[in-house]
Amino acid sequence: MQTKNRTYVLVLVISFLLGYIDCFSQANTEATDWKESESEYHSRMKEWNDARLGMFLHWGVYSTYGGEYQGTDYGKEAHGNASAEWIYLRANIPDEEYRKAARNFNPVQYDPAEWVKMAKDAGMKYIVLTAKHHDGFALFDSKASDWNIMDASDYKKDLIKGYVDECHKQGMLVGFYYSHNQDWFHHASPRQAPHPQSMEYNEFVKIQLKELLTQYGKIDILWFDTPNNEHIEFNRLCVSMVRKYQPECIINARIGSNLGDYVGGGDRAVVEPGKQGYKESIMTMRLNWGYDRNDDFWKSSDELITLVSQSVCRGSNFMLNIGPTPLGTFPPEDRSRLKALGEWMEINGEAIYSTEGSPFPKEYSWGSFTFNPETRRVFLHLYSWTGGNITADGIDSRIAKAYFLDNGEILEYNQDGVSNNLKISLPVVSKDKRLRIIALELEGDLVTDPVKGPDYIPPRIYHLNFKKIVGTIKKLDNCEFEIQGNLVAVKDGIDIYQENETTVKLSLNDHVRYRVNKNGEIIRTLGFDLYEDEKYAVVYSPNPDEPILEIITLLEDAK
Ligand code: FHN
Repeated sequence: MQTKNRTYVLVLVISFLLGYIDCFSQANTEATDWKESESEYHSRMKEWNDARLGMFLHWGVYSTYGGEYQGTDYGKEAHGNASAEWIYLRANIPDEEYRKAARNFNPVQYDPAEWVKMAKDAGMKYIVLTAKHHDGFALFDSKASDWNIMDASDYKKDLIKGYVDECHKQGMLVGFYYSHNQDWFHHASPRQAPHPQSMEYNEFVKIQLKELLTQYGKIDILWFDTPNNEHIEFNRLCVSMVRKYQPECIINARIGSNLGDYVGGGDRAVVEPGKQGYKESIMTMRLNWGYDRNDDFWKSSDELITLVSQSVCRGSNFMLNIGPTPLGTFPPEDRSRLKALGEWMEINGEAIYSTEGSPFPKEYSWGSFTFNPETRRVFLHLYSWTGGNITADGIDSRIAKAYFLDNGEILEYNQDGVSNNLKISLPVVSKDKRLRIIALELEGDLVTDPVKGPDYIPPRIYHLNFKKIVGTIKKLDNCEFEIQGNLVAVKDGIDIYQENETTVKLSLNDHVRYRVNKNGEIIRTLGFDLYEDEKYAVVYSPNPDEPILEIITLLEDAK
């Protein structure tokens, strides 16, 4: 019996090794001779970079659930920063049931011409649609498996084809989101089992990427997600497929292993100011990426416009997400926000498209600026402006004219002869105006002085400010702990959502501030011991990469 077992293990090990070696050689056989010079790279990036504003679309079988399964809302914190498109995994939906949902995914109202037009009217110049998200379901006609719109759904029409055709027709750059590293439905890495880099999965991905890159004409963007940086060969394989079939196509940073064409911020965040290079920030209109019928946490149109402006001032493209309904329509709240954005872009687009961001690592208290090198105009974006005159230290060019972009009103300005320090007098402006931009016509090129540049350090731009959980520590292991209780997410002083009896895993770090109750007086300390089964309030960043901000003991007296 023992010998048999050993033989079996040996066979497994050998076949695993063969598969492993083979999958690497497979990867290498895809390598192309693709090379490009520095200037070819910049010209390949130009149209996408000039576009500045794009639309992200998360759509698939998950949309049929609207974020809810058996009465539980899976579109919020309780399930680890989950979002509605994670429902198959988070709610642990049985495969057969999910297959039924796919069968019923029948988007009869899907009208790609209307989708593309809405994006265009909003001032967007590119779109990225989830051709395959983590649940592995292909919205396109794929021969790689039957888990796709043609075979697994009653709809039986390729959803990608109409989308690409319309983008081409309406002059929109076209992109595919493709979850390369996570595929919960593929039996080689079911659910969230670690991706084995098996030859079989590599083959599957190769077939699908080839389909996406050869069946639909020109594809401008391949947007990969949740990479494993250590799967270098696999990531290279994906890149080589793109280079082989669509050499002009742009690849995002989330391919992993530093193989992307540009860098991106995290989810729902605007990139930090000052860094050079091609960048993209991505944002949801509400909490979720995928359609969630319980998610009412819509950002206002003004907030979204501000995010566009902030992003572009930081030299970054901005991609705004929509989660279409299972029937294939955009929810009315998305539509109204797109409309407002379109109206604003119509007037202020000159300050957005084809511009460069401010070179400064800090910003002004009133906002920041973009620059168009061709028209030699600087655009001051007043996104934090609350009234009064402004100064724009560090912009040293001589100014020929200053005016509001929305109504052409000429503005008085003053530059002192020596340092050119720029001061602009601004009229009192009614509060109902959307974000305003001042155009400056320069006499020559843009000249900036990093020493004199702005000194305001803006807070990190994320869709929430912080989360706070008030509850009991359930598990405590060194620096890691789990706390169970009631959670609120806060944005600009407002509780934007709350959840009761939720569990959150957190870990301590050097930056935590502590507050204790000493005989009724709250004092700050450098630290104190935490205890299981005792109550605390923990304030922490919604960004998983950022530390806990503060722990407050709720005991009458600190131990
Ligand atoms: O897990 C996904 C998530 O569902 C969504 O697609 C976002 C969009 O950037 N990307 C992943 C998480 O980073």
